[in-house]
Amino acid sequence: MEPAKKQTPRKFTGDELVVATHNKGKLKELRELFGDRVQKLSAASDYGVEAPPETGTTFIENALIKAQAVAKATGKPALADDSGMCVDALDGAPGVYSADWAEEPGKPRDFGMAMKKVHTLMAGNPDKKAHFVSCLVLAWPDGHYETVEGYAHGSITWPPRGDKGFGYDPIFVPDGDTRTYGEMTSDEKNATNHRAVAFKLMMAKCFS
Ligand code: ITT
Repeated sequence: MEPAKKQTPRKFTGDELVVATHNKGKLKELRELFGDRVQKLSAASDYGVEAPPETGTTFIENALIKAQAVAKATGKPALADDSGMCVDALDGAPGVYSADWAEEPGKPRDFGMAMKKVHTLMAGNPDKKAHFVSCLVLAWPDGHYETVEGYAHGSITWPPRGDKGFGYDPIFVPDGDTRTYGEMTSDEKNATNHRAVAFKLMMAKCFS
């Protein structure tokens, strides 16, 4: 039998990339990471594309849903991030449901409530280990896509500290530091976080 051929990743060659997110915190981080690497970096909201329902059960499925929806609607390559925080003592929850834990019908997202839920469910468990995951999918309008995944390992602290960043940042202390992501500047968070790790892999795969 012939050995399976290794597929060469498709390179991004266009002059415009649409970031398929409606999360302002992610958009800011991705814009900072990209700098001037692409000629034009737009957002899904610039095209009035609404967020599709995230019906997947894995980060990659949800990132693919978001990237392909925006690539199809805009006719441009689109980059989506599906991410979340996985707590060891909670068997990996909230994981892909990280945003859902901040939601209540008819109300804006409340990450104070979501962080409290993490703390309450951990119920004093001495195992504070957790990690963030970021799955990035770059999708083209013809259906082709490339994926990468990045991780940031650390631990959960209580009470929340810091007002920078977004989401669960105030309760996550990355390994090797004593501060939460909520206490770091965006440059400091971008030096090692899960999205920055995934971003570097995506740069090497599709933008080099
Ligand atoms: P889009 O789908 O529009 O990109 P979203 O907020 O719904 O935005 P996700 O479905 O990927 O994104 O949800 C992941 C949630 O996990 C997100 O809302 C954050 O609260 C949390 N999260 C992801 N990355 C994070 C980070 O770097 N710091 C803090 N929380 C993060």
